[in-house]
Amino acid sequence: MPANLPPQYFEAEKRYREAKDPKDKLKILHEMFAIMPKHKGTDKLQADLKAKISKLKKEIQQKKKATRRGDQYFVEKQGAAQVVLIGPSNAGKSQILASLTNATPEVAAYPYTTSRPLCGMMPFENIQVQLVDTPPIGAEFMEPWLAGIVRNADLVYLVVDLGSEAMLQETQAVFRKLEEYKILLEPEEGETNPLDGIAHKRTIILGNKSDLPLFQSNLSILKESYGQRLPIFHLSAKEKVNTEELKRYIFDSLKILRVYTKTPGKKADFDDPVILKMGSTLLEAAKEIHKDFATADDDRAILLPALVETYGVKVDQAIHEEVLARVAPLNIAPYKGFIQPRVVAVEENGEIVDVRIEHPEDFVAHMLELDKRYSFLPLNN
Ligand SMILES: Nc1nc2c(ncn2[C@@H]2O[C@H](COP(=O)(O)OP(=O)(O)OP(=O)(O)O)[C@@H](O)[C@H]2O)c(=O)[nH]1
Ligand SMILES: [Mg+2]
Repeated sequence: MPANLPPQYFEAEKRYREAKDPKDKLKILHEMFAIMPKHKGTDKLQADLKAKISKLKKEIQQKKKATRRGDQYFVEKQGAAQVVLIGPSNAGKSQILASLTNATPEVAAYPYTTSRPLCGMMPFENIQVQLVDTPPIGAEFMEPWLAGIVRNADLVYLVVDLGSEAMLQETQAVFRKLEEYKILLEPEEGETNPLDGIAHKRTIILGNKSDLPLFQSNLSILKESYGQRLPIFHLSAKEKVNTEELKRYIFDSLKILRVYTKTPGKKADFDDPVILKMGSTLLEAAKEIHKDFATADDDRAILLPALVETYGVKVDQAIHEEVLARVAPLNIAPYKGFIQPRVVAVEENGEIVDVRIEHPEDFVAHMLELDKRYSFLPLNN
């Protein structure tokens, strides 16, 4: 079915493309949505517009999120995790934010372009990761409030300029400067020591500008100097080399789990996963999903996750061995224990002469069969 859009729609669309201010853009998108005839032929377009509207709304909120308190900046966390981009001036931090998100930071060849934090949301599959672009860190200067932002982030990406002749010195300066602020860039996150206040931030080095001539030699130097301590990933944010790979790399580096929830009787929700740290327990997942679990004074609220956690997730090795030993003579996979053997009568001339034990192969078909045959049984006997 054709969309049959009226001319006012195209006129609004043109204004949308030309608008610079996100708030103006949002207003025009609402206008376009109102103008658009609502029928099957515009279903997809309507969905696209809605997606654009919600994305823009988020972005506008995002901008508000980097708030100033006195001479401090603080970036409220959003999305699955917050990743902070730090590094020397001109390394391409802002360019990386621009390449990976919809944010529009100022990118320029002169140093000290960025003077306040700016964030953008990087979509990856069904989640959003918040990236925070920050002002430069140099041997002579670092904004003092940047230390707070680095401490608060979930993960640090240190961006270095692989095209720069001073790459190594610039990189060393960042480590040193942060040390002055009691922040150590390390392969693993550690607790901040309450006695000395030293923070251990998990860090990955991003070698940018892989399109420039010094790339290979600088990358070797970088690997030699830091490769033993920290992971190194390289890209050209400007030429978009390795940028898609970087998105997956960032996702993997976050070490998060996506948990999909399912309401009884409905399909699982694959659009909006609950995000947990790798290694989280089922009870933690339950707490994330429902506040009742977090404030459970009722035993039932924690009973179910605790049960699954104990019996469904952790495997008792001795019992496991026994199960394997018991099913071995049957010559079937152990999980088929969930399948009830089927007792089938063998008849001869209308008489039962034997019984045969079958192990149905198809788990789903078997469950449906049980449901059909036994669902009349009462829930409580
Ligand atoms: N050749 C090349 N140039 C790049 C690349 N990424 C960024 N640049 C250029 O490097 C310069 C600095 O980029 P920015 O993103 O502004 O650098 P920054 O790290 O944010 O700098 P500050 O805001 O001063 O800290 C700009 O001229 C960019 O166009 C790249 O991958 N390759
Ligand atoms: Mg910048």
